[in-house]
Amino acid sequence: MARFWFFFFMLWATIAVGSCVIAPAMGWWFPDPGKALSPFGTQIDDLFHLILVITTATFIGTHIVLGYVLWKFGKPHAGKGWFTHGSHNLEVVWTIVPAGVLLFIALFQMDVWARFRVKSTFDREAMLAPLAEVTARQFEWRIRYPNPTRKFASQKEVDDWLAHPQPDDLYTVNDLHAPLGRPVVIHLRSEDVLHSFFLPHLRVKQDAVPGLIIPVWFHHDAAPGTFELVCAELCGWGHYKMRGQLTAQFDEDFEKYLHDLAQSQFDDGVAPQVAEK
Ligand SMILES: [Cu+2]
Repeated sequence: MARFWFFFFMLWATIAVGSCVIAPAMGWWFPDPGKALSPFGTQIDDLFHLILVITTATFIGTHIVLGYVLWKFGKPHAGKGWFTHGSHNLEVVWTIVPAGVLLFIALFQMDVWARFRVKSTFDREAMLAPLAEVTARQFEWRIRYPNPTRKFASQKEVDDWLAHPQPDDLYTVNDLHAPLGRPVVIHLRSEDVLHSFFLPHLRVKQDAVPGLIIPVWFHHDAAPGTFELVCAELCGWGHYKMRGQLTAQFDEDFEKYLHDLAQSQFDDGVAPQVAEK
């Protein structure tokens, strides 16, 4: 029993570290470990791994100290207790070191942050050709594409389109399509509560906030395919149902998709008239 607390604390730490070690092989990890489907996603992975290394080293280091103390002083009748009011030097060290680490992370990630969040750094061409407006609501993603024939000459025209839905817009639910190989921009909004637009394969995550229209860009440059689009913010009883998909496809397939969507949406059910001679 004398070593109970030593074994108790070390057991959980070992299970925690062991779980992390086997996580990638068990699939408890990012989708496609090490291969985000976009250049930006790779940068996010690098940041994540850096932070994981720092926290793992800290976790293991503090547990070695904890284990040492429990082992050495955890036995009964180890002598008289020793009371202290603390060590000024130690407190200075364990305040400055974490502050330094946090400051380093804050500065180190600033470029990636700016690239993802600061609107002026977004690809201008993509901003002037918005892919879609995506509206989150309990419990689905409503997607509105501008008609492919619509061209925007300025940001003001894009803003007007966002403010005023047009009769020739195209609509889908939970099914976002995007062309491959170049940055695209969607405009995210929410109709009711906070949601979070999450494309795990691309490492793109952005809250949808009622009252705001938030541009979000992503750049899928891997092979075409269908990927998860999920809500990453607990938004009500049906949160689990907010599961959509992103279909990334070549330009011509994407154009065909929009064309077919327009055809089915504007089909009035009347057979086309054959011109009489
Ligand atoms: Cu949601």
